[in-house]
Amino acid sequence: MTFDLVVRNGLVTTSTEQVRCDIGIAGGKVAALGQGLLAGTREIDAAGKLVLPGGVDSHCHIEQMSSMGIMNADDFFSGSVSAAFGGTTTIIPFAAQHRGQSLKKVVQDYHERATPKAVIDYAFHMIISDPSPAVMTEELPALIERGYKSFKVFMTYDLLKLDDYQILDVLAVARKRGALTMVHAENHDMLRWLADRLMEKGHKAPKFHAVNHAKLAEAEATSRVIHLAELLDAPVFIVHVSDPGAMDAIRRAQARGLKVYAETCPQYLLLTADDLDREAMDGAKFCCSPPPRDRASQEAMWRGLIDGTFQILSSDHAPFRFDKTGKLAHGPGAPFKKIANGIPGLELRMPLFFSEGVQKDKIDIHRFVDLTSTRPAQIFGLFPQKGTIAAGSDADLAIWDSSKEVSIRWENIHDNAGYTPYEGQTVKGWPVTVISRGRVVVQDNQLRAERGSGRYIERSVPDSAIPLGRPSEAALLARRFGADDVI
Ligand code: DUC
Ligand code: ZN
Ligand code: ZN
Repeated sequence: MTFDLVVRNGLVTTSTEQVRCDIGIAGGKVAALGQGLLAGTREIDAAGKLVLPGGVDSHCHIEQMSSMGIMNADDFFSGSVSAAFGGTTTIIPFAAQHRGQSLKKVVQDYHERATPKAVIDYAFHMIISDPSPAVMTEELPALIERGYKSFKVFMTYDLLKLDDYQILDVLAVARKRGALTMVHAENHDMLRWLADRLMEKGHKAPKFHAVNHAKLAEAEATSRVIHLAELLDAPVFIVHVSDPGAMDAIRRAQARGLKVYAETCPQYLLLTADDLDREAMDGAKFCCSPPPRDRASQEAMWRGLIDGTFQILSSDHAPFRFDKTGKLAHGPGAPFKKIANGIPGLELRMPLFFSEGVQKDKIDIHRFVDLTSTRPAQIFGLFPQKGTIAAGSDADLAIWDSSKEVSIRWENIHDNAGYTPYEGQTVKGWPVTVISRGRVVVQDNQLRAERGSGRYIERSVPDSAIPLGRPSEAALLARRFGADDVI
């Protein structure tokens, strides 16, 4: 067999195995794994390096308009380039519906944005903010059939929020058609009530964003949506968990056999609410929802990653520039309510987690691969094409130099946010060569891929990825009394 590329002598590591061997790549796929493979047209020496599956970042926002009308700092070029430099080879951003929009048209628009620009592969989740009859009975079922098998709903934000009735409608469609509902879980009225009081009393600085988004609001909404999902026996995925109370609710539900999945993000492991308490408006750079919490919450999130409560570590990259096009769109002294929510993180997701988790012996290397690549690929229907290194899989590889120390400076990061929350920190371990479908995308700190060379990946969520739960007591009673056409 002849290979287009052979990656030689690396320590090839998946979520379950580690072996020193060569990887032979042909036609963009892994064609052979073994020692002493025949020469390829091109060769990369990975001796002394770790060869991991390219990362899959299943939660990021790119070229998306916020509900307040503020555009993300990254388009599909800068966002995908930044991801690649951080060892990620597949992204799943959102195609975000705003009220009144056709979901079908929204998905088409996002394809038009991504196709000419992305340098790595991608799929899309949808955001549903307007579950009109046309969306729920026609557009959504048709899109699920075409492979858009995951969508996010919000329990808060005036212009995005669905009420419990609407969430039940969405969960019912997801249940019937084998799709997965992702949920931003915060209690809207708790947030609204606190925000009104804070504003009334003149507490407007960015740090009050952390007071506004109380942990209890996250815990309450998480428990509530788990109950909604249990009623219908629908799988549910809780995004960006930051609060130990929310995490406990998820863990208890999992222990009862419910199909509840969850993720956390680096900002909830490494930042705290005190980061919002900075000079002038600088705290705005750290405003995301939920906000960073406290040390005890950070430790709880680490425990959740270690014990399996969380299946995924995503970035929730939601970049806004620190100027009038982004964070400060409502003026240089805008109240916290008017500051766009989100922080950048696509590029640093894996280097930060590797450095803080693997190097400090909190996270085993196999678990690192599982949380950052394999499980997101499995849960969102991309596995085994993505998320592993195996014969037949796409040749998506990140070659890591685990001894390389990098001092983080935004000027060396490839996103377009204009700042990084991790400025000045040092990480140990960096993906020095990144390969997507056998194409070298990053090498010697240079971008090697063409604009638009990334591909949309069609996906299916195999039944095995979402183990069956069990009917709720309400469903059993409905069936016993002959109302099994309801639940
Ligand atoms: N939710 C996200 O997932 N990202 C940014 C802001 C938000 O509320
Ligand atoms: Zn969210
Ligand atoms: Zn997000």
